[in-house]
Order: sequence, then C-alpha cells, then structure tokens
Amino acid sequence: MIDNPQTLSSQDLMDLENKHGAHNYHPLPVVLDRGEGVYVWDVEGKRYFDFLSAYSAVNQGHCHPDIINTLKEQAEKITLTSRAFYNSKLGEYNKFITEYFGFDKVLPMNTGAEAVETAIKICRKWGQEKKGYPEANTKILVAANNFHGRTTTIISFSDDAVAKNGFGPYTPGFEAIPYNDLDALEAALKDDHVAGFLVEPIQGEAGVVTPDSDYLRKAADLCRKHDVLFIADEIQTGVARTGSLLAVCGSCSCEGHCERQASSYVRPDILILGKALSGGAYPVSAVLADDEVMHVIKPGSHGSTFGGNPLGVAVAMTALDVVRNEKLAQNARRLGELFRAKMNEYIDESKIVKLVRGRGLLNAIVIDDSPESDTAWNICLRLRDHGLLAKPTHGNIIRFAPPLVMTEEQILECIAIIIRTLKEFE
Ligand code: IF1
Repeated sequence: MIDNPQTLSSQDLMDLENKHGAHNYHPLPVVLDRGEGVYVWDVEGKRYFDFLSAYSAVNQGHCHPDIINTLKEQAEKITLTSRAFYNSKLGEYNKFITEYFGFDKVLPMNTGAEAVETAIKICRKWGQEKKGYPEANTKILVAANNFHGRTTTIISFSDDAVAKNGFGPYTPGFEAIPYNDLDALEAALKDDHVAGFLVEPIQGEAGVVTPDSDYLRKAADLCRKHDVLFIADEIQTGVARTGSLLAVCGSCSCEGHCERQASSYVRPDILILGKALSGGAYPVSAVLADDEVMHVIKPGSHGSTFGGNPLGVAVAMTALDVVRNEKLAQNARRLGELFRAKMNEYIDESKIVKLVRGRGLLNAIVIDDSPESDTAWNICLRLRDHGLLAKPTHGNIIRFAPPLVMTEEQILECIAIIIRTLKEFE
C-alpha cells in the first residue's frame, strides 16, 4: 500500500496508473476522486459537470443515495453465493426485472460484453434447436460500425481495426450489413441459416448514429417475417438514456415507462441491458427473452460466478426504481430536446461544428475537421479547463451524455460552457 495516498497529486496518480497499468486507454488528463449526482471532483478538489456518465452507466447520477444505501445494506448481509445455491435476492429480482421490461425470463450476467455473448449463444442454440440449422452454418447478422464489447467473438464481427487487428483468429458465423439499410437486411435474410440480427438502436461508439425513425420497427418486422430473432443491444441506449425506458420504445409518447401499449414500441426477441442497470455502482447486465427462446438454456449450458449475485441484483432493483420514481426518461427527453435546440442555434452560426444529433440525453456534435485531427481532443481538454468533462468518440465527434438527473438550470449552464468553449476554437 502507498503511504498517505491522499497526498498524491493528479500528476502523481496519472504516473502511477501509467507505470503499473496496461495502456489500454488514453484517458483525458484528469483524476477523479469523488462523484455526486451530475458532478465529479478531481483530487485537487476541482468540480466538473460529468458529460460522459461513465459511458451511460451512471444515468441515475453519481453515488445516488438510494443505490448506495442498498449497496451498503446488502454488502453487510451477503454479497455472493454462486448459482450452485439459490439466494434470497435473485427470485425477487427475476420477477421484478421481467415485469419491469415485459419478458418471461431473464438470464443475469455482469458486464455488457458477457450479456452480448450470452445473447449470441442463446440465438445460435435457438437457430439449431428450433430452426434445425446445422451448427457450422448458423449465422447472426450484425450492423457495420457496430460496438458490442471487447471479447474475441465480439471483435470478430467488429469493423474497428484498432479494436480488432491482431486478436485473431476470429469467430465465424457473423455477417455485417449496412446500418439503417432495410434493403440490405432483407437481402441478407434470404440466407436460410440466419438465426438473428444483433443491432444497437442507436450506434453509440460509431458517434451517436441515429437511424431513420421507422428503421427499428421495419427491421423487427422483417426479422419476424423470416422467423429470425431481433436482438436489441440496449446496454448504452437503454434505462432511460434516450428519453424512453428503452430506445426501441422509439418516439412513443409514454411517460418513459409505458406498458408496452405504445404503437412505436418495437419489442425485441432478445433484450440486452447493462451499464445503468446498476446505476454504475456494480457490474450488472441482463439478457431478457420469452420462454420460447430462453428455454434453449438448460442447467449447465451457461453460467457465471457472479451472475445473479445478491449484491448486484439488489443494487439493480433500486437503480431501476430510481429511473421510474424520478421519471428519468421524461427528464432525458425534455432536456435532450432543449440541448439540441440550443446547440442548433449556435451551429447555425458556427464555423467549426457541422451538426448535433442524438435522442434524449445521448447526443454528439460533429466537428468540421478530419477524423484524424486533434481538434475534438483539444476542445475536450478546454472543456475540462472550463469545468465540464466529455470525450471524443471517433476523431472529430464529441459525445455529450450527462446523468439523467440533471436539471434544466444545470444543462443551460453546461450548454453555455460548451458554446463558450467551441467559440474559442472558431
Ligand atoms: C470500452 C461506448 C464503447 C456498449 C454497447 C456492449 C458494450 C458497450 C452498445 C460492452 C460498452 C463501453 C465500453 C468502453 C467504452 C464504452 C463504449 F460506446 F459506450 F462509448 F466502447 F463503444 N454494447 N461500451 O456501448 O459493455 O462489456 O463494457 O460492460 O470498452 O472502451 P461492457
């Protein structure tokens, strides 16, 4: 242990992290030490607005008191039993989350990538057992420019060279089609060994790419027509981030928690959740499906040491209660519309920002510069100096995703900081 670590400066701590840690990230040079709601503080005590929310994992705000209380309470009772035995929280959670999202069954996992891998396994097994596909030929369609995680199978169907190159040999059985292209999907579905279509309702890492308003609905209809599973990866877009409980709820007018009556709700055959499912307090992910699909999983055919542990599921129930009780989806929708309206007023006169796009409080601006330029990075460094933390996705795109507990007054203050900063680069 380091003697009195609290005396170490940001630079000391960055040096320490870089000296002893793998260099698998290039973080913005700021060292965060405390978080509360929409704010984080660095080790020198400077306060920032968090406009990344740990990649949409702290939708409920940093250290939400209800979530932390649940975490503390459960941590003092029992944290982990493994699934070799039942535990007193999992049954309650299974009922809670399947009713919350409207599915028969849930398979609890921990990270998002694990949940995506789980969905892939369920889909493949369904294809073989229900559709009689030969194991070697079972295929899953994915979208170009996807991001679904970092495991070897998941990067096998990535087209991001940095995330993929050098990690082969790759897992077969995937075909990428252009995103937001129904003709391409229809053509790919003619292959008679397709078991599923895995897609992000909004492509986050690709730069908050929002598809046509009818894309998800028509994609799901095409999948249904071909008896292929429509698999929605809502790890980043779900849990109220885009102004509805789920991004596949589309533009439904529900109060952020509809009973799936809304006509625009596109119900996936497999729903994948993560990140804000726990409010950022503990790794919790989930795969939800109806019995006809989930029944392909039999005892021993899938598992995880921590999956469904009492600590994680207790935290997740509170985190989902917070979303509903504090009407975070409605708040995200309202403040997102305000954010894009104000940004568009500025963009009309801006010399460096091409556009703003997004839904709810998942937004991004595109800088009018090459993806190889460091303009977006430099803008994020200056935003940091002005007390707001954000990070570029690809090159010239900056994602803006604050916690959904933000107030109108706070987001107006943040918009002012963002515009003031952008003007310094005009
Ligand atoms: C990183 C961003 C990336 C995800 C979707 C599955 C996962 C993610 C739609 C996997 C994770 C994180 C991972 C993190 C950066 C961040 C991210 F889009 F959110 F910004 F990379 F694209 N599906 N996204 O967004 O979940 O295993 O991480 O829990 O890996 O750099 P995970």
